[in-house]
Amino acid sequence: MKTIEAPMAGTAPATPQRKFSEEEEIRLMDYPDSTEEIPLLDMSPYLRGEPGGRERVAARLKEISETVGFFYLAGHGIPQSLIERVFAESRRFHGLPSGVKGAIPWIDRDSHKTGYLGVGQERSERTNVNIISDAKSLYARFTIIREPDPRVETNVWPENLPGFKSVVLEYQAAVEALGKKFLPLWSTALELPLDFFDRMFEIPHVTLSLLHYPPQKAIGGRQYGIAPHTDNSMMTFLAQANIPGLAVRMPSGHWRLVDIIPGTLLVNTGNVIVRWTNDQFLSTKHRVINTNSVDRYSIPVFFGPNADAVIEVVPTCQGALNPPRYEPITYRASRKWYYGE
Ligand SMILES: O=C(O)CCC(=O)C(=O)O
Ligand SMILES: [Fe+2]
Repeated sequence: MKTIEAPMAGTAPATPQRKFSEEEEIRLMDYPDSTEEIPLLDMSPYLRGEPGGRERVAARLKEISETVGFFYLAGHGIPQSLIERVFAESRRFHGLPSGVKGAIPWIDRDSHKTGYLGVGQERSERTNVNIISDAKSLYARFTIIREPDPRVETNVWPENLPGFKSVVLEYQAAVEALGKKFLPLWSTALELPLDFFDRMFEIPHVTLSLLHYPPQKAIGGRQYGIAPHTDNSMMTFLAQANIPGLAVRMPSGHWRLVDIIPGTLLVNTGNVIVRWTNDQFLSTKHRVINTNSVDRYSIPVFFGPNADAVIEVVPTCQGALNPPRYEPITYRASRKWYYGE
């Protein structure tokens, strides 16, 4: 069993037995050539309350989580007009003079990270899950958290951007509601009581980033838009504007460029679910390179449990022949591990 001191070593299938040399791995990341399908999950039968809808959607979710770890989510109920409004606000924000954006600090508080980081300013991010050493990232981000206590505001908002805050908060609330609707699907997929996860999501992490990737002229030299990594969420909901650039590691070990399917969100499972399921579900590596001639915008929302939630292998994913591979750990501690703190 792994110890608390090395809490999640190997949690992300970020380090499966190497199939390829490091040089070959990097080539595969840089030049995605897989034609394997990223599946689509339509959750509307469940949201509509169709008889058997929850069970069917959960069965598909389970299959996807065991095999690919990424899917296009259709029928999620978030209006496309809201997604478009939040992209418009993101463009406005990133178009501000750098002095204005630079005045927003990058804040580390308890289990949260928020604020603004300009292009190339990312530091120790994801220290324990970066797939290749010395990779560089080239994106700018504005990140807000879900305030754990609404009386104490941690988020720092840009000045003189009327309407920005309310649209971003509206989208964050919509994704939080969506994430919570997934909890009974996860319980069903794992044959757990329907409300199994609820008490761990009373004050969830709902971390939203407005990402901006300037065009990158050349591929190679370990330079990425965002370096190859896994996420530390339970699941991540990604909205992409109309510019590709994200690629995902597929089961063969080859990488696949993600399509943009209008009306869908791209969803992936993160390291926490790997730990809950004793490695049954995946946390799949991904990276971005924006080789287009125009800026790329994307908006991931990282959905995770309460900071104090104890992540331990769920009862249905362990047994005499399948002992827990992970010690219980709080989500707060797992985040510190992720960031190498
Ligand atoms: O911008 C994207 O498409 C992906 C972003 C991402 O992977 C992340 O922020 O963790
Ligand atoms: Fe990611």
